[in-house]
Amino acid sequence: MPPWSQNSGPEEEEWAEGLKLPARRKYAKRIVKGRAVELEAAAGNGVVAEIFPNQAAVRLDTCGTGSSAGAGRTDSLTAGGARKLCGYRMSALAFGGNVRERSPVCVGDRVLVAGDVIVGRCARRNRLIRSAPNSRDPLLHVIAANIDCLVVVSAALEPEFSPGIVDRFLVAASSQAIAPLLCVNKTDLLSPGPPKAWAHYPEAGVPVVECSARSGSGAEALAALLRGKTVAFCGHSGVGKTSLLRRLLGDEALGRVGELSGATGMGRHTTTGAVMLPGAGGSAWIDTPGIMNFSLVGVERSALLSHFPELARAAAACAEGCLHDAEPACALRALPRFPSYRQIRASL
Ligand SMILES: Nc1nc2c(ncn2[C@@H]2O[C@H](COP(=O)(O)OP(=O)(O)O)[C@@H](O)[C@H]2O)c(=O)[nH]1
Ligand SMILES: [Mg+2]
Ligand SMILES: [Zn+2]
Repeated sequence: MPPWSQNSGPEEEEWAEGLKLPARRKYAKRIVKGRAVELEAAAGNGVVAEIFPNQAAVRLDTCGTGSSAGAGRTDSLTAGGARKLCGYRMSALAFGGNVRERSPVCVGDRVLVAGDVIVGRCARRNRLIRSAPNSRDPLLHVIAANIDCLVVVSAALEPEFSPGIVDRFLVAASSQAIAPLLCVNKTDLLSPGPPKAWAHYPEAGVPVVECSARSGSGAEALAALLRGKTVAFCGHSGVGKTSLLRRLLGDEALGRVGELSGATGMGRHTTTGAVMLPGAGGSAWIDTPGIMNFSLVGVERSALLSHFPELARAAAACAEGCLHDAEPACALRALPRFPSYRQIRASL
């Protein structure tokens, strides 16, 4: 086992495995009758903060019931909102056309809660999605929805910067029109000198923040870019997503989630998905467990180049009919993200 993965808990493995949820008694299936309905964005009264097998923690707009008139999107995400554990109606097909979703709601979903049941899900303005591994039928895993910014976290070292997964996440964000940010963590481990493997991302339209969750350097710059937004932190296991969120929000914010889960008998360590942490000024930052394989869904081969804007610009110099693949004269060959582009293209 590589040294950087020593801290990845069993929950990450379970989650990355996809569907193997522990069959423990406390997850006994709650039968909720009826089908949930899809609602307009304004019709919800809460936001899904965490998913458990057959249940979801919802942060309600107000502590009472019903939606407060005029409550905006960010109002519902303030730290004060009460978390409530709800069942949900099974209705994946009603929501998703003919491809099943792993769970009918995901973190970031705006939902309508009646009593302690989610009875409807609001239309999503975007979603971060992958295909769930280890399933025979097509099954989608929606990691998070309705996000303003995707922070792709990578480590400068331990583990070494990995363009493959970074570019996959960036394509996923681009295909959903979600603003990207590349966060290179663990800069405390860098020694000055060698060129940085992430230096070319700004010219690809991706802002880069270098930081260290350990020393705190760069944390304030990162927080300033994300304040007030709904943000998902994604990336390989062990790159420091949880450490960064702890640095940005304090132990208390992460601890509070554990406490609340504990109070309902749902220990933090049984979580198999993402968790939305409330921050100051309407911030809602989502920690996601480490991911082993992120396979893109819904990205057409023919549209892939448009998600690599610097490659798309350079392609103007190619001969007509160039497939930007193995052609020796292809103008994209010398560009840093060309290998990534080819690899992803081959996988679609
Ligand atoms: N040197 C160094 N180690 C870090 C930094 N951030 C996180 N780590 C370590 O990297 C490991 C994985 O961190 P974690 O936050 O669990 O990563 P996650 O899987 O992405 O949530 C832990 O041992 C952390 O202590 C950093 O900025 N510098
Ligand atoms: Mg983590
Ligand atoms: Zn070409």
